[in-house]
Amino acid sequence: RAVLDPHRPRFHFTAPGGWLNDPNGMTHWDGVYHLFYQYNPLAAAHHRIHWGHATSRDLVTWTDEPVALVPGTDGPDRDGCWSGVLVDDGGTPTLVYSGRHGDRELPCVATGSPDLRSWRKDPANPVIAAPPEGDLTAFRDHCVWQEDGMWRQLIGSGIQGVGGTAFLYESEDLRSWRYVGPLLTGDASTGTAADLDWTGTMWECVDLFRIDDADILAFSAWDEGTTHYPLYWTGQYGGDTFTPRGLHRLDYGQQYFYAPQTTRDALGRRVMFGWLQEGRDEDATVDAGWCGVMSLPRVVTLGADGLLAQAPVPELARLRRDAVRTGAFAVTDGTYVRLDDVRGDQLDIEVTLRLAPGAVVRLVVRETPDGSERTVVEAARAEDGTGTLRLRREASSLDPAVDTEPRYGELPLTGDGTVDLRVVVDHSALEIFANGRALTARIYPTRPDALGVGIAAVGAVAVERLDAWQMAAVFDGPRPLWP
Ligand code: DQQ
Repeated sequence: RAVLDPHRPRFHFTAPGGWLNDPNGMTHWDGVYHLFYQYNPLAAAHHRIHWGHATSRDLVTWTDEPVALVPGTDGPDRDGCWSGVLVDDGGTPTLVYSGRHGDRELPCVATGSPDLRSWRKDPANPVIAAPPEGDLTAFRDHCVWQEDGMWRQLIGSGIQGVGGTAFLYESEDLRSWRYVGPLLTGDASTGTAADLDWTGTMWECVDLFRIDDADILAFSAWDEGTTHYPLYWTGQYGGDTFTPRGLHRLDYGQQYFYAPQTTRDALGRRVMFGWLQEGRDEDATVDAGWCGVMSLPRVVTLGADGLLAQAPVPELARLRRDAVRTGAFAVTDGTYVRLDDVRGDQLDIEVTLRLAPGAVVRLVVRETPDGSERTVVEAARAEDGTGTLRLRREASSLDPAVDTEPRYGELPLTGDGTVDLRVVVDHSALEIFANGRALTARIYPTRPDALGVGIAAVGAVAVERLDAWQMAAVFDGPRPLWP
């Protein structure tokens, strides 16, 4: 049933069935990429979370591996094995995760066999008996690294009445931890969820990493009922503190690219995955029998503006089939050009555009012949030179129950108004990259003929080149829930 669901992506990773959320323990180990993930194999609902596991040699095709962590029948993780990481402890693969019991989450450790297929929980779990003193909103998710012969760890939290925070700990053996203090604390008193860069009352899935000479502290801003979006600070990590320079949105799709985690692979790249939540209601999700999509793996680099630039890993090009290439052409002001050679629900489209001041370009995907369903990716250049990337989903589905709210964010533009736009369509999963910025979302067209692609222009828009491909399916058969 789950395989026949027309909304199920075919080249994005999804769980064999049931529920998937955060990427966990992403590692490149002995030449193999390991992706673990928050998993409920029993139902498409967030309940008693396990760690699912899949491996890949190329970041494109994936093999399901045995479930890595199952909640205990008793002990500190009896209500779920929540998010965490994998570290190399002198050759021993070691997971650090949040064990959940009731509404309490505490750090736990498990060690793995050399092939990372079987895991043994440490009898001493939890390895930290209680959160630091204070009135905290939560205490979970882990970022662990080695520094000067010591292990360091960040745990996400929030201080009531103050804001989200990341607590810093130190250890010699990953088992006994000394509390150092908060690495950084946000200020929840300034701003609201509507600002889209409000840092929330809790920081989920903190991730500290360095690219070139910039330290990045990424986190998922959370607030009960209102806020779920990924942000990052640029700044300087040193000693026991992080000195922030700027705060930025990591993906304009908000909850559709949540709880991202990064790793450095053997090629020295910073590779990131995030979780694409569902935009349909709970009944439809439970009915479908599967939910949650892992983003395509992305390479994260530092752009010339000092901010993160994102793009799918180049390996993905292996799935490209049936190339369509157009030469340069201009789209006349006020017209719409249907690209008849490019149609489908598994597409990779790259287009280089040039926008005059005041111009707007709309790339339409998943359009029915009568236009009753259509999803619009829009790049706009204002007269003052500022750019906006926008996703319009109001006509993306005739199903009134799915989320069709727009998404938007700043599009950096140089003086000539060039926009390098890439749109990857995989059934309900949509990943958009424009001049390094990312916007991820879900769409649920109801009609099987919602396959059309076209370009519309307002003002002077030149297409310098357009390349499009059909994308081959990676997942197209039934998979066992418990491999
Ligand atoms: N998901 C996990 C938590 C994390 C949240 C639970 C983020 O560990 O804080 O499945 O989506």
